[in-house]
Amino acid sequence: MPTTKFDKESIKKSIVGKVQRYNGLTIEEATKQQVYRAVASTVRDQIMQKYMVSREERKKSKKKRLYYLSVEFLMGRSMYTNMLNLVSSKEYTEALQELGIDIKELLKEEPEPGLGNGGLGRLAACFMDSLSSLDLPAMGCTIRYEYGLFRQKIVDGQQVELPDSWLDNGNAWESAVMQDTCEIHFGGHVEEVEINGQKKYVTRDYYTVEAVPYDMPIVGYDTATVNPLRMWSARSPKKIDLNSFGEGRYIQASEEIELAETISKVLYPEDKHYEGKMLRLKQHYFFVSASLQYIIKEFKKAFGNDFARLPDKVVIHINDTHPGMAIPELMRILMDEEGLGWDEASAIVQKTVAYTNHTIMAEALEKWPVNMVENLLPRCYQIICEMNRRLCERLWNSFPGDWDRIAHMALVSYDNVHMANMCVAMSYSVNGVSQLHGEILKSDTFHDYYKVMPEKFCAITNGITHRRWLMSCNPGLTNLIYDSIGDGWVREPERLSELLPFADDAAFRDKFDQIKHQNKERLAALLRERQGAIVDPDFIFDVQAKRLHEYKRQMLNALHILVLYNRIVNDENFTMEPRLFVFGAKASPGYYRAKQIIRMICALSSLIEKHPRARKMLQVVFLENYDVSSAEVLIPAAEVSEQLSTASKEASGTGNMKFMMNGAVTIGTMDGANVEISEQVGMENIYIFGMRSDTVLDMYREHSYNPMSIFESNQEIRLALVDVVVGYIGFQLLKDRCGLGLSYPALYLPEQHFSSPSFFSGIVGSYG
Ligand code: 26V
Repeated sequence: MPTTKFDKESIKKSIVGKVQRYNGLTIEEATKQQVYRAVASTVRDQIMQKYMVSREERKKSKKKRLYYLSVEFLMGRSMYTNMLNLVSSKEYTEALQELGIDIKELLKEEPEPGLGNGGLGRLAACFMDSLSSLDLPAMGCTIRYEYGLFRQKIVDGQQVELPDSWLDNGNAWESAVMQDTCEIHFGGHVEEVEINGQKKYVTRDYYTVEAVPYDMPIVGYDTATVNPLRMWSARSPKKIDLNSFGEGRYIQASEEIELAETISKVLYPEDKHYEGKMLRLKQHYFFVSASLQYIIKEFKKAFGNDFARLPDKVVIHINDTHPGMAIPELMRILMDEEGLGWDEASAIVQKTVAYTNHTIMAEALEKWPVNMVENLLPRCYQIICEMNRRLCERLWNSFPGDWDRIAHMALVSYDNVHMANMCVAMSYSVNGVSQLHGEILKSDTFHDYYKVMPEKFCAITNGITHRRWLMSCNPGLTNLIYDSIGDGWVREPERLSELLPFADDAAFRDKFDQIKHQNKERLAALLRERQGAIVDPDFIFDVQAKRLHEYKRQMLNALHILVLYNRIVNDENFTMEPRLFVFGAKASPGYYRAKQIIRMICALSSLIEKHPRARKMLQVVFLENYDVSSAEVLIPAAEVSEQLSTASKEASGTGNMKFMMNGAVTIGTMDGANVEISEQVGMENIYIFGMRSDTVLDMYREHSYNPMSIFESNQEIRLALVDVVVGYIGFQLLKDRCGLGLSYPALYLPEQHFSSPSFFSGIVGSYG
């Protein structure tokens, strides 16, 4: 195969040539978007060259391949990551400079694919980068949502959601793989038939949606491996029928097409409570079935019908329970389409599927109403019932007579299909995402399963790619590390520990401070450009950036700020190190309390802003539309990282790692991977506070939590809470709600009227 060189001169030639051929323009005449397309296309040419070799190599070597099934992949922008991983960032930077193109501006032209809510999706993206960089053959499988997670605006101190149509200008990195298009069947009914004396199950009267794959290449850092991220897009098999025009059936025909295509229209925002929506179930089955059909097709090309070898050649990883329908679907394919018997198929499935759990929140554990599964996926439902029957038989032997326990562990019970139970019962591995989370899965969430199948349980603490979260987002610090310890850490990140001797090196610390200051200036510029917020880079930058959830306790952070504010206001001699608190968080549109917390933070921000003395020491900014790209500016600028979840609730956290990697000090609870971080850095380098996980879990069991005693015994907390309910913040919120015309709402009276706990409990009682 002829190979093209990608040195500086060829890169320049390629970019100029593409702008000329695609747009008939010179670089000077072209728009930023047109130049972006030409540069992306050049990078893509370089990737494709590797991609072909990598694919051939994989086919030849017949190595085991991982299929990582996930409803979310929060990739972030790809252009710089690709240049970096091709080890060509220097060539591209220089080429662009010589063409008079500002690379920083160019990178902003790329729309961010926001195909995820938060940690779970970003973890999947980091894993894709790492798999390629470790030369491990893998394919990510997901849905090509036309609309990613909403874009967030803050209007009058409240969150407003706007659609994220990231595909408007096309996606420069993907290519459709039409030859792998397949059919997905929904609905219908199952018939038992006899073919050549053998009982068979066939589904009739189903309707079909086509799944069209789009592949995005994921390049490894200086490796030969390029793994695809496969995104399935839904398409109706019906084409516009011109005859229907004349017969007045056009509207109906196009509605049917629309309906099929809604499957890949939009990503579901994760809500407070898990909601069993039909469209969601369709989405899950759609991408799982398409992926499995492809997996089996590929396997057969390499190994024929020797399905016993499937577990040696394929791992199907289920990222949380969402892709769990892969279990009955693989059974269905192996039995109904490939002719295997139940025992054989079931043994293969249980050796091929691995499951990772990402939350212990009971309200997040996915379940589907039985009639929904039965109507939409009748054959899968039959298989689930049979798996359930066999499982309960086995459980009966372990727990004879213990119906409650068996019902709790069953795949089908109380009119619901329980996805987490199915994943645990049918996978060979049940993974927790930190040591603590793994322990809680065994002692609590899946305790009964742990007693019967202890060998399955494991815990591999999450990780992040230092390529994006250090090298790409913090070039200043990266260069300082190169200058100090060389580049061994790039391939072996654990060698970052070689920096330890520099902890007391004055020159190193000075340089580190300078870099941090530059990063703070970069964030200040972003805040100014994006939302007109003016911040002082000489303040301490204290950041809490993560999805908005009660368990993550943004509210606790806000209350602490209110306490600081009260200290300033109530004592004119009080001083503190000036501190900027930045919040970055999206609240799920249906999660009322989370949205109220955003309002509270914004109200707090304007309250402080109005107080001339407080303003000199304290500032709060709510960063709009927190996403991967803004995280890449925010995290390197942080000096304090807030990791405040109620112990036991944050399965791992990965933001905690990103902040640490960029030299922020953590204030946090002993939760998730904060525990591992504290072990790595030593307790003297992390500020741990609050209850431990086992205390929290005991309190839940014993119903012994009594917040009123804290309220009664702590004057500062009492004042802050009263402020929220009726004082400054309550006033601010009421003003927002009632319109600016309101001058003195009925509820607002000066603070001293409300300082007694009995009054507070009266208020809480009447609202609670
Ligand atoms: C979902 C829901 C939905 C309904 C009710 C409450 C609730 C609570 C949490 C979730 C999160 C679902 C899965 C998830 O994103 N988990 C995150 O996974 C990260 C990667 O393993 C991990 O670092 C985070 O701690 C974990 O929250």
